[in-house]
Amino acid sequence: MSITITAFEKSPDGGKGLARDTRVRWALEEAGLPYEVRLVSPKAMKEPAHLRLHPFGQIPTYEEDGLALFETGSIVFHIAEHHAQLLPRDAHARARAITWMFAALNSVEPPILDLVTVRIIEGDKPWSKERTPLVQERIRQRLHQLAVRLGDAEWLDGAFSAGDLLMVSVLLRLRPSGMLDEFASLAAYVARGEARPAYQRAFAAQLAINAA
Ligand code: GTB
Repeated sequence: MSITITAFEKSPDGGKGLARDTRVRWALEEAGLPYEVRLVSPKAMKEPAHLRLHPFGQIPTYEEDGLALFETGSIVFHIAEHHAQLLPRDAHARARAITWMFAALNSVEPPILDLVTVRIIEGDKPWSKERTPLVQERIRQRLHQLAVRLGDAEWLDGAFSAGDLLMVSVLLRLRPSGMLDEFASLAAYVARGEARPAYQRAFAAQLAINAA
């Protein structure tokens, strides 16, 4: 099986691992699957060849023996479906792990992305400063709820799963804001994710490209 993913030619974060190819690299590393990376420029991302792979002209994409996927949720799910390391075999535990994948992408990531939007994309608007605390408050509410559910457990539902992989990836995006550190148990949860050898390999691989 030959796997190729796409990533930014130069990530805007300079290699902090915040671009979404990192979560796909992490899943591939957890599954022990070798992969190639095709780097794409901002211009190439909007050209027909890339748009055939990704209708919205974004990274990452995933190609494997005639199959082409986009959307990190779908890509991580595809990888996890074939590798016991990322989804439990027990049907109920598997369904709960998949639920956490959706929760990460549908309930936790959107408010976090709102903060990036209001601070960076809309940072020059006159209402941006007024809106920021509202967005922050929505994030705090979600993080509080998540921290309550996590309690003092190591992972969200038993063993580490693709649900944790996506949740940690989503929470990492908050680190530059300092808000993650307001929730000690979540900061420790994210640190446990980052300490996994598979994450370390994924991080190093994207850094090698972006720090060059
Ligand atoms: N829902 C899609 C998925 O999960 O796959 C979202 C994909 C996406 O947003 N891709 C971004 C992209 O291609 C890169 S990851 N953007 C270019 C474009 O839309 O033209 C988002 C990202 C970008 C930069 C940083 N950073 O610098 O910190 C972090 C995350």
